[in-house]
Amino acid sequence: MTTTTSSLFFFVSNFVILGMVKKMATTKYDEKSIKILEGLEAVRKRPGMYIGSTDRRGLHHLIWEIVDNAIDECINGYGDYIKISLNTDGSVTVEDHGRGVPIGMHESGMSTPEVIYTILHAGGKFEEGGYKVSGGLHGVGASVVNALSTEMDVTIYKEGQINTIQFRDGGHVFQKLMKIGTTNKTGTTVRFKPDPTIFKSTNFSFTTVTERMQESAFLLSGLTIEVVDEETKRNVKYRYENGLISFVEYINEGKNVLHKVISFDGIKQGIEVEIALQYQEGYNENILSFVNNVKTGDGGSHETGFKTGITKAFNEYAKANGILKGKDASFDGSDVREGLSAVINLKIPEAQLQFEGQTKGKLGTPEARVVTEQITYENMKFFLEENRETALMIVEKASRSKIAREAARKAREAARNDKGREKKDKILSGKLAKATGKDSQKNELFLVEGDSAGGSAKTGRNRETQAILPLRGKVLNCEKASDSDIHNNEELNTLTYAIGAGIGADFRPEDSNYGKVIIMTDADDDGAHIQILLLTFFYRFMRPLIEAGMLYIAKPPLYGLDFGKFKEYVATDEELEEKKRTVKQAYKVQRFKGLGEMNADELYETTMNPATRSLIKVSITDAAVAEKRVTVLMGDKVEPRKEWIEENVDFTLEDNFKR
Ligand code: 28F
Repeated sequence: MTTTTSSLFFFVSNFVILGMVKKMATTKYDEKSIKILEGLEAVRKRPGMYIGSTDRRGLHHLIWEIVDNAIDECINGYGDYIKISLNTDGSVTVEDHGRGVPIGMHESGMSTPEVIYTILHAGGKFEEGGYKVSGGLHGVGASVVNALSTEMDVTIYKEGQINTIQFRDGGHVFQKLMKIGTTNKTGTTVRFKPDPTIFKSTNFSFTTVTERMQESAFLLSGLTIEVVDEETKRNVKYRYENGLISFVEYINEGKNVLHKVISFDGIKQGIEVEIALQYQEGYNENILSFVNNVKTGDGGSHETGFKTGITKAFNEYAKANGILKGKDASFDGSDVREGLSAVINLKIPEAQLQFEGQTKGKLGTPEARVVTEQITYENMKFFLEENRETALMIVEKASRSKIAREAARKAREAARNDKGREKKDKILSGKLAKATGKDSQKNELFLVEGDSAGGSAKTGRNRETQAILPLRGKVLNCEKASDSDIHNNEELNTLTYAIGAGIGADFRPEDSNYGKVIIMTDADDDGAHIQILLLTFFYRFMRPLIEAGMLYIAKPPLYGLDFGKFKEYVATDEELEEKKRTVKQAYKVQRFKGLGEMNADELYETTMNPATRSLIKVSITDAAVAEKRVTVLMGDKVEPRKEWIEENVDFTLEDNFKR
């Protein structure tokens, strides 16, 4: 099931195809299969219409599509185990222990599996009505995966038999449904290999798969999901008995929490609401929401309702208990969300589902706001009344936030006509090499590790659009820092002032003096550490800068190849190996240990010149994942940090593009 008009059209047209097949009983199989292949060909011509894109995201969408079918079978009460294997040949195997796809003949004359895996939209979607259905781009069907794969094998364990059907080259039947053995098990196994002519890359990410599967395991208590990477032999198994409570405990792992996880649920107007939440000592707000087990990454009406409900409950409680005095005194929503981690899951009947936004990641359904607000308000009111100690602790925290917020506002107002500004300007002028151009959109701020590289960057840069701010030594670890710690830190203070768009809740990306902020460090461990410290700062205190796509990481080359008459640069060890294999001319290899080893021109040409450089755009693909990563990386525990850096030094860095 999908909400896009285009897919609806295909549903209708394929329905017509099937109807036609039935009427024209004498139609040759060939003609029928031509129609089907035309349908699959349409998917191959415009894959984006079915799976959103053909980048990493679209590639992984293939797995979600197949896994969703397996999950549906489990939700229906058949099987409690799903296994996903990333195979060494680039294919993926998904296995469930459900009833097995029906193996009888379909009225069209084809076997049911052939129908499900070759006809758009015929597959996987079970009983009518109910809560089945997912948001956004989900549920386009297994046939779409088949259309975009060079190989797809389906093995069905059912009725004592093992049957298999195989497809090649975008859904052409290679082996019709055939019995290959006997069994006493039931279930479905699908193996598919994405077509490299369609996808930009066909490398699956173990981390991407495990992160999403862990989320599914949290939402579906009792379901076991195993993920195996056959190449590296990594293997994880997720199973949670306590659903959202386990989820919140996981989010707050390693943090100092104020109380046990609070959880409640309710049903109104046919909408089921389930919520778990917990406050921790820190300042961050962390709300995750789902609808029918699919993440609503951009929130929507249910999140709005939750926020309103919680604000109302705390304001009433604080007033009734004399903590907030006076008619006008009340908490802002942001006060009662400081340090709050929450997971919201709604079950909404298909007919009421509405999604918004480009990626359909935002819930629109208006009833969801009202229902979630009421259920949240009623349950939180009850909880606060029954748990005085915890209630007072949270209210006290909200009060501190309110005081700090009001103080910050006064400080900001004072700063507008402040003499301290001259002092800051003076500090800044000694460090920052400003750009001469006045178009802030076009201007770029390079944050450079060390004074010597800073010097080269200042000499080599394009003065009109590029500003340089050298950073000395290690940046403050912001994971544990408060606003005032940041304000007292000279390095970050200077950085904040240079960007000129405020900090924390007051940060406004549109006020930034620069369209791009670019972190430029050495390509070594120290450089990686500085990157992470800076990313933590930006994540915690200037998150909208990241969300606006304005934060980048420069990619200095690792090697220079000196051919005598000219030089070439390579970014990775793999690329160097490739050069060694293919280049016949003689050259000298120079390894750059740091930015400082390049002269100013070299640094500009390789790393700063928009025409030739590579930049990595920093993105937060997933708030929960980013939050977890930042906590793991920057928190007190050393082991997970070490492991994580080894696995993903790239934060959530995605696109690697030239510009
Ligand atoms: C690895 C991916 O796709 N699992 C699936 C089933 C079970 C049934 C089913 C699927 C029937 C009429 C469509 C079995 N017995 N895992 C999966 N398990 N599809 S997909 O039925 C498909 C529908 O048209 C199933 C009785 N009813 C349903």
